[in-house]
Amino acid sequence: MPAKPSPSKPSRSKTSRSRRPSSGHARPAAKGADRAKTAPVKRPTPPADPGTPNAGPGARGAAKTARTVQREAAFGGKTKVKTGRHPRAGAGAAAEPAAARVPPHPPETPLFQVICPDGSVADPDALAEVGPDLLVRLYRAMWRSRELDKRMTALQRQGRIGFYGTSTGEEAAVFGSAAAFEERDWIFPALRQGGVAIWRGYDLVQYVSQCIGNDVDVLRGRQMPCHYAERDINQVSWSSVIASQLPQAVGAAVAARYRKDDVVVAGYLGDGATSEPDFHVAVNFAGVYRAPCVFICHNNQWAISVPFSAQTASAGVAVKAKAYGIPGVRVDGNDVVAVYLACREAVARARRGEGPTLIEALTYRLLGHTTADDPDRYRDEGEAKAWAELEPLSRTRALLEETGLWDESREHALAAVVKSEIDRAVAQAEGAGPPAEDTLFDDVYAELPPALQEQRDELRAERRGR
Ligand SMILES: Cc1ncc(C[n+]2csc(CCOP(=O)(O)OP(=O)(O)O)c2C)c(N)n1
Ligand SMILES: [Mg+2]
Repeated sequence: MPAKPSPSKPSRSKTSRSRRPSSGHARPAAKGADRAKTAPVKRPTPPADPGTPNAGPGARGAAKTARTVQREAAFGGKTKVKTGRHPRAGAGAAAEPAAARVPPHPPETPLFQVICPDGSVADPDALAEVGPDLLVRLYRAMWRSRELDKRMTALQRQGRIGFYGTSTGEEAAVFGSAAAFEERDWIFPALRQGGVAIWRGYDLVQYVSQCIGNDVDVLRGRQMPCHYAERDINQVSWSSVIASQLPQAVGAAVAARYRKDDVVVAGYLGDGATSEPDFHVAVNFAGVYRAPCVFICHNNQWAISVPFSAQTASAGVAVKAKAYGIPGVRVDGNDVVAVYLACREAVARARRGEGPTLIEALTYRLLGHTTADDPDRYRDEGEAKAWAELEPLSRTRALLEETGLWDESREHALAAVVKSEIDRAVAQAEGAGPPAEDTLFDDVYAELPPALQEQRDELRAERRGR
């Protein structure tokens, strides 16, 4: 049974301060110096007492003003937002959910965190860097993604799509990272980054069509579901072969640098991918060639039925960066602000020509690996319940409500909009026919080789004869 998180009782351990990821991002002191060697940037310690941020009881009339003041303060640097600390931060294995499986945060890669699971703020200065508009946008995007997961899962259960892999519980890692990249950057995703495509402007009709594999799908049904790709948004298709996207991402990053293109490349991976040779090849190569690349690992604790503890003897993923001479950052992957800031800094660093960063977003896969999986067969129910208390949407909503940026009526309005968007996307995608047979021969060769021309002609003749 995992240790139960206790959001209401933050630990006061000295090591429990969240630290900005910049601690791993110092410029190299001299050519050839150990690039991972850094001078940690200390953040101010939050008040020990979480305090009461709002106007007190009975101050109803003044509440709006108080909230407005508080919001301005929260996003303007001088926060009055309730501050607290993550129950896991620095308290070591004992305070960690799924403590039996997740090792404590290693001293080289302390957990960076801004929003605690109860919505209180661990790092007010960091929060001030984000601003209310982006935070609301991120919340809306995460909320929509959660709904989309529910609908796509239902479609699979009804036999309308073949399979689906959710990002439920991992939305902060998806959208926090997505928001850190520019339009001109390139994304090499893994299984759970469909939301990154959506953030970059991928249409929901495309999203559903890709899972169906219809004529509207730009990939024309040649990929498994959840392998979203779109040229217009610079997102490349995953290939299903775990970690194979990482050397590709590094190659694209190095190529961009040769071409003097000012782009940064995202290479996403799961914790399971860290056991693949391709991961080590990619990170090593990126380190040596200072590729403008950011590796973002969703450490969701499981690779199908293999727990993280069986994946590696390292205390986490971020610490592995040290072996490759690049910064490694361990971030609360259920904290959308922390993920965003860590990624933003890594992106800026890569764009300045200072090389790659490995970011470990500590999160949890709340549902099965895909719709073809039943996690109850191999994992403890209590573990999932403990992690569910740390999931990203409720803490973001709590913070937004606390600062007057969100309420029940906004949530209802969002629910209505999202429902109609998804209804429309499903209807349009299901209204499209299958891809034309001829498209089987498209998109691989600029000029079709003779053997394939022959096969295509045979198919056409057969079709004429039907
Ligand atoms: C090279 C390779 N080995 C095994 C598989 C089968 N497989 C598909 S997903 C997966 C687990 C991936 O786990 P992780 O990297 O943690 O990503 P997550 O699904 O948790 O997001 C495995 C082993 C594969 N697709 N490719
Ligand atoms: Mg995993």
